Amino acid sequence: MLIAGNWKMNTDVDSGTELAADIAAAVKKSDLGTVALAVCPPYVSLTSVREALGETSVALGAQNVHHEDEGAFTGEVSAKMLLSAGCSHVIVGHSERREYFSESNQDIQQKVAQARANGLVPILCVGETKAERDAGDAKNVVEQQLRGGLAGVDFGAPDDLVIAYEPVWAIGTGDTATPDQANEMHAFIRGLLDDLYSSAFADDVHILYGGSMKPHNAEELLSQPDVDGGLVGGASLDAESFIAIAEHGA
Ligand code: G2H
Repeated sequence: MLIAGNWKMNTDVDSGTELAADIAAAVKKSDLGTVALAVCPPYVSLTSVREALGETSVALGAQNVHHEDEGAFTGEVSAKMLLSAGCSHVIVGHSERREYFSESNQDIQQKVAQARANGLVPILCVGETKAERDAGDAKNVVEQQLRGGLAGVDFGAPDDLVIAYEPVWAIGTGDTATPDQANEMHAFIRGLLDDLYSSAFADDVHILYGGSMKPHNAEELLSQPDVDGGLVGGASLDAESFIAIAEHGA
């Protein structure tokens, strides 16, 4: 079970560091069993959040990465920079990047490959819009995003990859996929991973649900057999609710 917080473009250096310190303190007090945690703050806070997380096992992730090693790409951040800031994970292909920054499956594949080549674990996000679901196209869209994003990239172990299923209609809206809807898509994704890699790999890859996961609905979602955790946006901006979600996974 993995619960990852996607802070998006929220917090500043001071408030982000404080949030990380609150999460670190809460982790020490709770019994999360085998639940692993990660937080993905904005770039500017990565190093101070890493420091505030201290000796806890909470992993650090970024929200994006450039696909080239280095060079004249003003405003971009490389995989090596993320590693040097203490990151082990990076979110790739979030629907907000696809929508607002026109990232294609091909762009996303390059980022997945670059993360993998540098030893960062990509958290590859996939998910359909409401119109696509209403048209009966949800699985087709998710399949294209998954196959496109992973094309030609191999992974040594299941822990080298995380998939997040985030139905776009559930993101930040308060509308959550029903546990059945989530589980059905997760099982479908697992089948695709079996086809792309192997059944042993597919069985053990973490497939997270994302989209308005909150303390009040986490238990039901996380108890689904194919839901291995959550990518949490809004509710990860408060240490208490983030840890409460994680406790539901324990
Ligand atoms: C989906 C999720 C985090 P929220 O984007 O990636 O955000 O929990 O606010 O819907």
